[in-house]
Amino acid sequence: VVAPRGPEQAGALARYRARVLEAESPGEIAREIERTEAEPSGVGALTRKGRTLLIRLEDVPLRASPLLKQEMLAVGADSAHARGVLDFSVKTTPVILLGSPGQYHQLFTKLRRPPSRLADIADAVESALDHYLSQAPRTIHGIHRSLSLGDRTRVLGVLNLTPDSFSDGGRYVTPPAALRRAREMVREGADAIDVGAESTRPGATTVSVAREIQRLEPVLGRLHEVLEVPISVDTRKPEVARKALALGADLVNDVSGLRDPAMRQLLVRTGAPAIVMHMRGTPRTMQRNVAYADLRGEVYAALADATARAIQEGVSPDQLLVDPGLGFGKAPEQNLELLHHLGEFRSLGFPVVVGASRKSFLGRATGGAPPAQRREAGIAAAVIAALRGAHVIRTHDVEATARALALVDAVRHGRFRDDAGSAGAGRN
Ligand code: HH2
Repeated sequence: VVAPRGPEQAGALARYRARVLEAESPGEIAREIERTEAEPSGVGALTRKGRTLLIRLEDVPLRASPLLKQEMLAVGADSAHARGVLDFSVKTTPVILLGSPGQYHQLFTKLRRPPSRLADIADAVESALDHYLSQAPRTIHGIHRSLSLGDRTRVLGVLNLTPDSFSDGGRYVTPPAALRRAREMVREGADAIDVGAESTRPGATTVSVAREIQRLEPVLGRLHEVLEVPISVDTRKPEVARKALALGADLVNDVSGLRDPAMRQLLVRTGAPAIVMHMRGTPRTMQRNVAYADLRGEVYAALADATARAIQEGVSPDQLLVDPGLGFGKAPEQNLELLHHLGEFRSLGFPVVVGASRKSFLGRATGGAPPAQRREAGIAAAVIAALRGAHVIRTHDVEATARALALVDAVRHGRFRDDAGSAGAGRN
């Protein structure tokens, strides 16, 4: 609904210069409030009221839902739940809480007061909220080299040592060609290199452990010697990962999301970090069933389960990253949805990795472009992901992506990379 636009309204708007502010992060909200010359002691409380955040919970017990609503209303916020809650026709319900960070903090205090029957809900909501809002930099400690995250969006350059990868199969199968390309990607701005020796394109058949190691062996040791950036090994097989880490890889990129218990044990034993990606089934079968009742909810739940299981078994939570797995058991539209809502995955509390580069949904969005003509759409996807708070972008097109992300990061942080000392200077 657009308000009537007569001379009086236009005059009133001009008189007060009313405008909706674009202030999303707590830092931006605080800055806007400070610019009114508000009482400094009140800036914190006002900042916490600055933005309504919707937080979704699944499977909330029937008896808890009205209590939650009552407590939310009592702090001036609100919640939504299934209508079946009112006539007791459901046992559990999804709940969406709608409140500002300040209201959530009041809610936590109330929920934790004895007899504190909803304390676990307070814990769940508080974790998701803290993770989502956190901008704290962190470091992933690879076996040999580390990757610092959070100050700017990192680029993970793809190096496929495969004859059959969907976009670059056969180009880097000889060790000299692979080394040349890896060094080139680092010069182009790659912060880490992801080396794969088995294609995971839809329908691809599995490569044996021996074959995968045979492809990696002549390359990994040399890469470790000549590169100064961390190396990840893109494999689902614990035996391959073990060998790769011994040869010089720093972290594991597991598209099967640590499904194999031996992979989790390897991480516990070696302390290696891992990217936990979501995929349904295997590359051979994953496109057969792309029906989800709730796509984002299911991908989120699977990543929450996979990381929780790994942590329970002894993997350090500081060494995990998550990836919703664009193109892995998803229809084209579903990839759009995951990309558009990518920031939600930050609520899990792990750095978010995403790989859209050259994938078929980019072709679909650009009138059927083949992989070689999907670069611009891939860069647009990387920009969208970075604006949604992704920490690492996996791409074949390193140079163009790194350049685009340099601008995104400069806009997000309000400063250029080369004037690190003057945070915030030069705004307006
Ligand atoms: N995509 C591919 C492979 N590995 N790993 C993560 N974490 N995220 C991804 O999106 C991802 C991945 C598929 O791309 P590519 O390596 O180019 O193709 P292929 O599997 O055919 O080698």
